[in-house]
Amino acid sequence: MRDRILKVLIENNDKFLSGQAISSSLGITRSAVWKHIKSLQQDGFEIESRSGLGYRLIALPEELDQVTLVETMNTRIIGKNIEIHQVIDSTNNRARELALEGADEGTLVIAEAQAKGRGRMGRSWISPRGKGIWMSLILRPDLPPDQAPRITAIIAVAVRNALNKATGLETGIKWPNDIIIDGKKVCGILTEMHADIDRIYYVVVGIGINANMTQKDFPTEISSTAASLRIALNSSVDRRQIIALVMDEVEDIYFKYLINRDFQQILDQCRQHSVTLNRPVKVIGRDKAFEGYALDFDEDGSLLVKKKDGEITKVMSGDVSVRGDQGYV
Ligand code: BT5
Repeated sequence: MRDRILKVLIENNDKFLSGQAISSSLGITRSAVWKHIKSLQQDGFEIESRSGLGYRLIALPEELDQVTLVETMNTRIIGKNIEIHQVIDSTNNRARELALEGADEGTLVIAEAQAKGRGRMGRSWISPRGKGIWMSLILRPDLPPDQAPRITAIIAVAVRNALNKATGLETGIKWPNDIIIDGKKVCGILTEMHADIDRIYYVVVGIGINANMTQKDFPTEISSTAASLRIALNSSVDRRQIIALVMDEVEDIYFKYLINRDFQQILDQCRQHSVTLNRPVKVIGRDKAFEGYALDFDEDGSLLVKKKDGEITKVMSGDVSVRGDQGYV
């Protein structure tokens, strides 16, 4: 009932709604309405109450909740089912569990904090409470498993576009899975899948966006390479709007791709926004590293690097980090 009252208040936030109108439309007493309004106010919903006029929702709390997030979404499939956690080990783990239980494509898991946020290759992802957008999306693309890196490219383009639209900031893609602002990492993407030899069962795409982190939220190891939207804009951002914009872009680009299968178009966008191409780079693998020049993307999305001896090597996204020769980018 509390959620239904909240929904009514959101839908009518341009005017006052009388307690009587709410109580008769939901079939509860006025004192029950008042009790739920009190509980919403205690949870940080700013609701103005005026005698003779009724109630009006003025502002939402910082904390994310199911009802207001669903109300902010404009998508049909992507992000339609949402599960929100206060603290979780990793949203990718929870999304994997849900995917194995048969959750629909587009299911989204969000956490206010992650105790064991992960990056690639066993690295950790710093995910302090309430400061970022830590979320994982379940996709079920009808693709062979060797094309899974395409999903990372699609999501990178989608998140880049969304962050650019949300903030107006110049955002770039550092191949294969980082979104960059001012030469620093504002978002990382972690794609994990369950597949057999010729078919993907599901892909979990983990997206970590440093939304409202301040400089002191970054531990020293990453304080010179990490960025946040808040630091770049000098003001905090609305995480709901950003999540909704990311979902819009994913829905648009991902489904278009599944229909037209035009990966060149995705690669062109990656090229256009790449901060990796046409630069000297260091390719750091699990047990060896080499230097070269980032030439282009190959048709499958891998990176073509010209080594110092002139040989051109194809670098696959799963198991390497690429750094600029002078530092992170
Ligand atoms: C990534 O890995 O960039 C993928 C990050 C994915 C995070 C999301 S959050 C929701 C979902 N649930 C998860 O458990 N994970 C996903 P990689 O390219 O391996 O980069 C990891 C490296 O980025 C670390 O070794 C640090 O150097 C750096 N790093 C860690 N936390 C960071 C942060 N909040 N901002 C910027 N850089 C960070």
